[in-house]
Amino acid sequence: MKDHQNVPLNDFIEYPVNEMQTRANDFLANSQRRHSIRSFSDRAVPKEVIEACIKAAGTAPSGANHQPWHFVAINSQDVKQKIRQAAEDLERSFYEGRAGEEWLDALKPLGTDANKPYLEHAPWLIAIFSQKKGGIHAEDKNTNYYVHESVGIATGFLIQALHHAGLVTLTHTPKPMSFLSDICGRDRDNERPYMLLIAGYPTADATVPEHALVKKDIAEIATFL
Ligand code: IYR
Repeated sequence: MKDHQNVPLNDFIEYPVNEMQTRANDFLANSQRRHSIRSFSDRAVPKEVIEACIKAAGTAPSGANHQPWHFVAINSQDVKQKIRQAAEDLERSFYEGRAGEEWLDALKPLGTDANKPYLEHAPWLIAIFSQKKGGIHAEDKNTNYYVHESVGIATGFLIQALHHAGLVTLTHTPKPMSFLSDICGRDRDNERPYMLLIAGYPTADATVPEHALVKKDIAEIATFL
């Protein structure tokens, strides 16, 4: 018996080339409206929306299809407050010098600081964990491959899914992030916090740093041979 079996690809959709171009352009225009936002409204977002976006993230390609990720979606005020407290404590020492001069200079045009009120006010925080061991079944304990790449792709899918749904996000990486394992009750041996995503509605007066709107030209980011 073969150790692999395939099924026909029956959900591929072919578009005429002109429609393909329109779709690519539309996707670009929609992507250009995605911004990292730092002022979140406390307006509620249904759990089912977050669930659908996490399911979309779960369709990402991964090494040997082991899906080496776990998403902890946090709506609990108590848990959000604990995360804010721990993150702000770390960020204070970061901004007070731990980051080093070069890093702090690079952040100046973004205007960030140690205050992270959105960690408490946004309706959803999504803590993303990567898994060293796993497999196609959640209970497997095999080696995972290309873990960073896989979780990075899934996180990208999640950001796009939330944007597509009509929400704004912020990627947040307090350093070190190990406090997230304890607060979220995750296994420290096998799982590593990868990123914290904040998701919700922007406040009416939300702004975007000009610095963040500067995107490299196609000639700078791509080479066609
Ligand atoms: N984690 C800190 C610092 C920070 C680091 C980078 I690199 C950014 O692009 C933005 C912020 C903070 O969230 O303030």
